[in-house]
Amino acid sequence: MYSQGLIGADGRTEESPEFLEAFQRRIDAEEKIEPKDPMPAGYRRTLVRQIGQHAHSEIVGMLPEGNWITRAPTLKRKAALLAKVQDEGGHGLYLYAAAETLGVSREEMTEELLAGKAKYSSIFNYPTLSWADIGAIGWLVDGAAIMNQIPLCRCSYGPYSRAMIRICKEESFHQRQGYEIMLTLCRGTPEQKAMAQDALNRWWWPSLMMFGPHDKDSAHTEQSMKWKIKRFTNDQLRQKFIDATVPQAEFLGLTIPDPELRWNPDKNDGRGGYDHGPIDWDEFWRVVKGHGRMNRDRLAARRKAHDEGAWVREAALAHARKRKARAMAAE
Ligand code: BYC
Repeated sequence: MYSQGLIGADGRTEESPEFLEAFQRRIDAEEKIEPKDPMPAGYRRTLVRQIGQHAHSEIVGMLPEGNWITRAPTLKRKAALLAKVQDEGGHGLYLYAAAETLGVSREEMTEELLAGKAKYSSIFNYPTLSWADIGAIGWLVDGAAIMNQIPLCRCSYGPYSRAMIRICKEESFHQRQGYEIMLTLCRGTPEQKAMAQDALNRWWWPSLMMFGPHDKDSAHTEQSMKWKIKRFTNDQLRQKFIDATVPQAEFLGLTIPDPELRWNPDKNDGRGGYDHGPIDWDEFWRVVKGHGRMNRDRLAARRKAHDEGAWVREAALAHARKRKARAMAAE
């Protein structure tokens, strides 16, 4: 994937044992790695993979919520949802720009996505069936995203870590607007509360899957932790998310759809935490491999938007070319 772009104009990769050792020393000393620095090919490849998947997730993530902009229950809700979806588009752009510093172009990444070859988060292949889903997505999906992304603000690669600082500020607002929708529904009529419970029932398990496979099955975690791209493992972050979210569900008066969920005082080195039931990894891999309920629709919607936006890209390029020609003529 992205083979021709892996070593960009500035990007140097080195593999000698002396270099790898020196590189690891820089990582261990918490130095940031910057685009023009030499780096191991695997470090560059891991970042392009992760940042690319992350960027695609933000862009595809606009679709399930975009579906409800025209049906938001009030003008205030509509304005907030519109702003949230726009934020996600912006996050995608920061992330494509961060990946470009590693020598892979946004066009290349977009082609991979549209061809169905690139991954994006499993969570966005589930349908949004009611307004309560917009609350549940903000609360749970953005909540999971924050848990995963705050540590990425300390990622060893400078451009990714800086992009994440801006993204996390906006994500925390998204989480709060989602929780506030849930709170309003839970304090409303019995029908509204039932809608909120139904949304929690459908989004709980897919939200836990967002953190990726269990550590023992995670192909990349060990190396990514060593390079300080990831600061916590998938299971550690999932556990933090569960422990933070269960009391929030209790406050709403909702029931987490897991009969095996139980407080375990011995967990987390004696600080306590929740044990949970088994995650359906068959479902996870089915969705990741393109067979979720909405995979086909999501890609079709992206392809349509890309085709319909062709004239904008062409006009922008023509304008840029004209400006360049004028500037050269003036020299
Ligand atoms: N969905 O070795 P592992 C958002 C793949 S945006 C699909 O643990 P890693 C938001 C993984 O890619 C949410 N695929 O991998 C946006 C790998 O496949 P490849 C996205 C998944 O990278 C709008 C394989 O499984 N957030 O929150 O060490 C609105 C083995 O996994 C998933 C990010 O992208 C999944 N859930 O850890 C609201 C954050 N999980 O590449 C919200 C940045 C795993 O070998 N990314 N896979 O073919 C990360 O932190 C890490 O990449 C992950 C996975 C924790 C996701």
